[in-house]
Amino acid sequence: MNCVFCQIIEGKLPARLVYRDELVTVFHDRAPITPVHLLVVPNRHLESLNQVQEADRELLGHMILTAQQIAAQMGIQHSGYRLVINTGRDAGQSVFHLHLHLIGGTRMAFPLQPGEFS
Ligand code: DGP
Repeated sequence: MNCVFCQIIEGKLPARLVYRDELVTVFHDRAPITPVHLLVVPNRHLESLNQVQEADRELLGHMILTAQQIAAQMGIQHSGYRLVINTGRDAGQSVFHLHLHLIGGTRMAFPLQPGEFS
């Protein structure tokens, strides 16, 4: 499959991996928007949140708990962090393999300004 994240997960493309288990792989985003910017990616190919089904409850919970643990490992659990799942065109999804952005290490505005993260 011609999916960059599948290729990273399969070890065919290089990435700065920080964690891996039977369900997810975590690596640094290649174009970080904050000092800490990691991607929590399911090992199984799912195009986006729209493809997630009831049977994926455990996977989604695991993605979030993994992000929580990695945030602690990165030392940003108390300063704060944000989890983002871009879904579809209007959200700016550019890689169609479900992923959760873990961003932090700086103060982040909210609500977002139009175009702020693009
Ligand atoms: P999104 O816009 O939510 O689909 O975010 C996709 C992110 O993936 C974007 O922040 C850049 C990152 N990315 C794209 N290709 C690669 C890659 O080959 N390696 C890594 N490490 N990150 C990538």
